[in-house]
Amino acid sequence: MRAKFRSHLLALGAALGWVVLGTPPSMAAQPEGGCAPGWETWRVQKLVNFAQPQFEDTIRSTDRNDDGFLCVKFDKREPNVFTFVDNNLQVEGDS
Ligand SMILES: [Ca+2]
Repeated sequence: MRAKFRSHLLALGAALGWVVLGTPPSMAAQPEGGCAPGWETWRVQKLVNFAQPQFEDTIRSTDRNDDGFLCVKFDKREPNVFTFVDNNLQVEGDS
């Protein structure tokens, strides 16, 4: 009984940590630019958490429009290998 209660507390702590990491108050709510077809829009913080620590500075400096988002593309054969660029594609409707 006591062990079960403790695991619920741990789960709650993890959930609160996720919320804090997922929505920093200084970040824009929406990306300012789009990504090319085949690329995914990721929050900078999400990519920093996902990548190895030595890539953090490079990832943060790639966010040139400072909106907190990047475009990410994963290698089809190596799921841990990815490329990232700033989300600077202008979205202007169909053309
Ligand atoms: Ca950006």
